[in-house]
Amino acid sequence: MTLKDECTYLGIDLSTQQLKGVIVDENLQILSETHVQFDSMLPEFRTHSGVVRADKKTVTAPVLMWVKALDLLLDKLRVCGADFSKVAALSGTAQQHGTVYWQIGAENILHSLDPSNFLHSQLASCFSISHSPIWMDSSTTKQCQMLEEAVGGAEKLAEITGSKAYERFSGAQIAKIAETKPNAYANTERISLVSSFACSLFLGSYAPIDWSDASGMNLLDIQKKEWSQACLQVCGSNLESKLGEPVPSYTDLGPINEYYVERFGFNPHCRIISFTGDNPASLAGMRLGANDIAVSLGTSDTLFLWLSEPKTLPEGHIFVNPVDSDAYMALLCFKNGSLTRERIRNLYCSGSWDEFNRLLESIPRGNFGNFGLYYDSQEIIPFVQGDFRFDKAGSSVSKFTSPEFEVRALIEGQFLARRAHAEDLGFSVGPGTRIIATGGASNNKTILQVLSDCFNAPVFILEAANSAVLGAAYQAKHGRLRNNSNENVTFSSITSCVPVPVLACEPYKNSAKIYDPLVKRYRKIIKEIQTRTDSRS
Ligand code: 5FX
Repeated sequence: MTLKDECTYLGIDLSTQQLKGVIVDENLQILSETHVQFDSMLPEFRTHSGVVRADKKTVTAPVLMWVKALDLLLDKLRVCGADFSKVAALSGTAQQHGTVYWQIGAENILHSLDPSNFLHSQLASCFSISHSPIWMDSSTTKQCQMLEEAVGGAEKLAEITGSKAYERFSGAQIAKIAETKPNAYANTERISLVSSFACSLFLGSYAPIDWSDASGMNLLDIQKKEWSQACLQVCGSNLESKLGEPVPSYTDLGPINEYYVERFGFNPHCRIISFTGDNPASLAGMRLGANDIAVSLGTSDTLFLWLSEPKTLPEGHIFVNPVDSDAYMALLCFKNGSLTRERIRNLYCSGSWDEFNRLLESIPRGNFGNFGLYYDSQEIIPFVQGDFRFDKAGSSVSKFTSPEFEVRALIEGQFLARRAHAEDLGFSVGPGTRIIATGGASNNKTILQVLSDCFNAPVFILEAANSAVLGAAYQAKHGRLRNNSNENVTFSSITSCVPVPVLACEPYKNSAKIYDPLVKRYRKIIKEIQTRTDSRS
């Protein structure tokens, strides 16, 4: 059977708490979707929110749980009515930074999977490390220092790899394994990222790591798009051969393995397009353009930007762009997002969002000069923790005089910070700028209005949630056509059929007048807080 009309595309997302799958048609409309929740559907692995915590800093996930989840997901998709014989290409995405260690000989097993058996029973002895370190791990401070020293400091590392050393990044994680489990490291023939590991399962051989996800390792020279020898050397012996050669994110890697043809009825012509990290895939799923800024309002708040040139950032990350390898993307992650919003809601609004919104709307923009910054947990950007409140005169106060000031101070403080750090990346509002809001809090129009005012730009929302898994499905089509067509295929031409984001709110006319000075105020206050914290430590 050949794949002509009516072909479909499959996107897979191996995220922290679940494995998702979505099938889209030629017009990128969703046909079927389902997921496997790790904690509840695979309780034998005893994870909490998909992870195992050995101590406060050491966080892993069982590799076989992910494999078993794939067995389940494909069965569940079939039960939903998915016709795998129509899938022309598949691609995927996964939580970033996590690493998977394939034992010597594992690729032979991948090559000869038996369709009458589950994947997880055949791959049971394939991993030299049974629990993969994941992005929530922060146990590698020592290895981070080593990595920065080896290349001449944090700034130099950021210049080469797009980020200074971060504990969760794969280079430091690999270095820790090489140091603390030398036998397991020596018995490892391939190290995958979670994304390229999932891709390998479909390919039946080791899938290369893609440039975008590789940018989250502190190992890739993001300008040359090759491994940095200086970084590789400090992280483990023979590391280059264990990692394989990285490739562009939309590379067509070959046909699906026979196992899936026999067991699930996939078409033997179905192509496997390189998998990537969840943040790059979200950029693809949102169809972010050069004039846009994506603001994801979730457990943590994340900002993405399209960049045409790489930059060296004091904080935050630069990745190779997943849909155009000549471009880049910036990612800023703020830990104190929805959880902090929920704390203030619980404290001042008896847990009610309606009440929260009512209070937020009851005070004019600018909050009568009251200004607050709230960091429940250690913030990443900037590196501060605690609540900070200032009155109109600039004096530090322990509480505001009424709840509505707290609510408005929280939301204005959060969004002014997002804007200031986006501006540090070179972002500025111009004609055609769109803020694309996603994540749980993007359902709250009152909060979005403050976002729009603080940035002085219109805010748009996406119809479909789950931008990462959709991004993977779009990338499947992009990769297939880009690699197999004589025409000039671009990601934006492929995805032009996707509904455009919907306008949610526009800034009030005098927003710039109110908030431009407040961005300056934020910068001044944060500098003071940091100086105070530094002098105490
Ligand atoms: C980004 O750098 C992160 O660590 C997270 O967003 C993970 O990718 C979540 F999966």
